[in-house]
Amino acid sequence: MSFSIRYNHVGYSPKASKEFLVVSNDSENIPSKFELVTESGKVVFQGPLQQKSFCEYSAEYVWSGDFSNVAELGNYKLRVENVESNTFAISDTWVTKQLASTLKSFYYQRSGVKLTKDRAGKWAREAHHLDDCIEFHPCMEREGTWNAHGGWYDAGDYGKYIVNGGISVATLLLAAEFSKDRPKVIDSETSFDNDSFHATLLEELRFELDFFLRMQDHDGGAFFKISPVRWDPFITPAESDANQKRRVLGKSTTSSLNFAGAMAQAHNVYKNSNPEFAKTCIEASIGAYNWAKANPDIPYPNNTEGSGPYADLVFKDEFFWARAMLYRELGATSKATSNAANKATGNATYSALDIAELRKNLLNDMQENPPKLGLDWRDTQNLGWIALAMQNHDMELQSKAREALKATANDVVKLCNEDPYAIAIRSFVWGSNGDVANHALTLLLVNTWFPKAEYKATADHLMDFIYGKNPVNTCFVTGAAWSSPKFPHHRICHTDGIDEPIPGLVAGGINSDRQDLRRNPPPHYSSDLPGLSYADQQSSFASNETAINWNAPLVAALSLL
Ligand code: 9MR
Repeated sequence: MSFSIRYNHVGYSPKASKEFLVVSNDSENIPSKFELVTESGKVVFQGPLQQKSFCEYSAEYVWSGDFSNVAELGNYKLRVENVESNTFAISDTWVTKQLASTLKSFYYQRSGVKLTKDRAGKWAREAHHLDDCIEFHPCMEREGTWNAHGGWYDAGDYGKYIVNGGISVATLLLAAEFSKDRPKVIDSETSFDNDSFHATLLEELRFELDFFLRMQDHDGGAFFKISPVRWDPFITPAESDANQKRRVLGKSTTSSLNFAGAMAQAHNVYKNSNPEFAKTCIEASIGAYNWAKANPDIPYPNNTEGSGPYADLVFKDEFFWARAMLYRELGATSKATSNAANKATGNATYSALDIAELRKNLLNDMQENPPKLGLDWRDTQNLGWIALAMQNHDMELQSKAREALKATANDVVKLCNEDPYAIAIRSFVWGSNGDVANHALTLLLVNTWFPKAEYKATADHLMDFIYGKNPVNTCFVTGAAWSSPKFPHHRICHTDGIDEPIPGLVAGGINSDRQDLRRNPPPHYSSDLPGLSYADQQSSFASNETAINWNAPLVAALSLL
């Protein structure tokens, strides 16, 4: 008989639902009991193991145990006969600490600016990729240069993208909306760079939003991306800068609508603390939306020699997102007021926004874009639903949107209950951890309108999956636990001369498509099973890269927890 224990390697909150699994290739002879012991081996709790279903994707028989009744803070191990887990904590600060770390990962993704020793510690670095005077890619047939300074690197590459930046900004803006009225999250061992989570988040968001504003063309459309012309090898930012030029690519309907949606939401978040900046954001949003209306089918720039394509040719969900966010911000004002807002831009191409028409279109958008289990860079409609659910001037649409999202949350719960690892995904794709975090975010958002213990407990279990309770027995966030990724597919981590990777980065995770097997040499996956398709190797871009759109829902979910 041989079996292993699967659990959250970092910890469980005192009030959380505390589950773990015992897995084996053998269906017989699994002990019927487990013990929770202190580090010194004292038994503090005993409970039964319940048989769950066979897990197809990892070819394991699965049992589960529950110690939710134990709430006393401390370090513990799980013991099943003579097999013990490593030490983990019951801790009322682990969520806050991971929140601080994951939010900080965005600071480490900043391009074009120096990262200072006091904030970045041993990961401090000089400013590279200034991008303040760069030419357009030849495919754009455009003379001149552009200032595209700032913004976050997307992932393990040095590209900066509006599609994907948009969903990441929108997700973090949600976290900002939900944290603004809450007491400061401060803990003596937790270091947010500013005096609270909310203030640190707003500062980080502002860094990307300023970059977004630079990415808007004079006609309102938003450029798609800034990227090198060829993929950078694994070199430092300085070497990349010296090696080749970076170029502006775009504009597309998706990039302009990502921009419009994100900027309208930024108006909401900044309107009280910084009305002037908020006004800039809403005007920029209207300009981009009008550009997309006039250019409703411009594809992504198909030049992927040096960057990812973010290939999406379905625009209706992005239209829904942008329209719903604009409706949320402007719907309460009369048409005359919004016309005045449009004129204030001083740009004749920013034609008026007709609120009645916006609402009419939204009714159609709602029909055509049912909610998905979570947010996604390709399918962005949930941001439309969330915007409608969060606005307060059109109660009919608010109620429809909240009900639709509630039905989606119920679907997430049902799928999680049916799965041995308590996750809602049914195939492991590129960035599966982003999906897991996004499903948790759906539950936690709906929980704010329709509080239900099951939403919170299921979200706890989804976090457990990311932090270690998964078929590959890995805590997927760098620096968080003994099993965290050591070799993420991340150019800076690989070349900065520091052994530990930058902390707080979530790996894409299990991906049964294994697109990186085409590489030479390919990464080594330990098994052919779909649920074991993860390799902690620098070469595994399909399973071990990190990206801002996976980190953002982790920040948002942790902040709501
Ligand atoms: O997250 C993206 C995934 O959904 C796509 O299947 C994949 C291939 O197009 O690209 C992923 O995004 C990558 C982007 O193209 C470039 N920067 C790194 C991103 C994460 O791997």
